[in-house]
Amino acid sequence: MTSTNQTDGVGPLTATLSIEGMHCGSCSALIEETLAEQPGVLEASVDLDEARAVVRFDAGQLGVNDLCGLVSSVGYEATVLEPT
Ligand SMILES: [Cu+2]
Repeated sequence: MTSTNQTDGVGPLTATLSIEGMHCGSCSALIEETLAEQPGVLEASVDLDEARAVVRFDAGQLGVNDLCGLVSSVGYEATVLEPT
């Protein structure tokens, strides 16, 4: 897989989100599933202890705000720590 260096903002990017409201493994699993099912999301990994999600996504299909929106649609609050 080739990685473009933020050329036109299109290509696979990685964002780190801080997530509030998770209290157990099913919370993190739900968020992980919700993100992973979204078209354009290549990989989602949620860390319960760190209260973070690391998401690889196709910037041509969605943006970090969409990722936060998905997390809040299932009842948690997400803040972008590192948009890349
Ligand atoms: Cu829970």
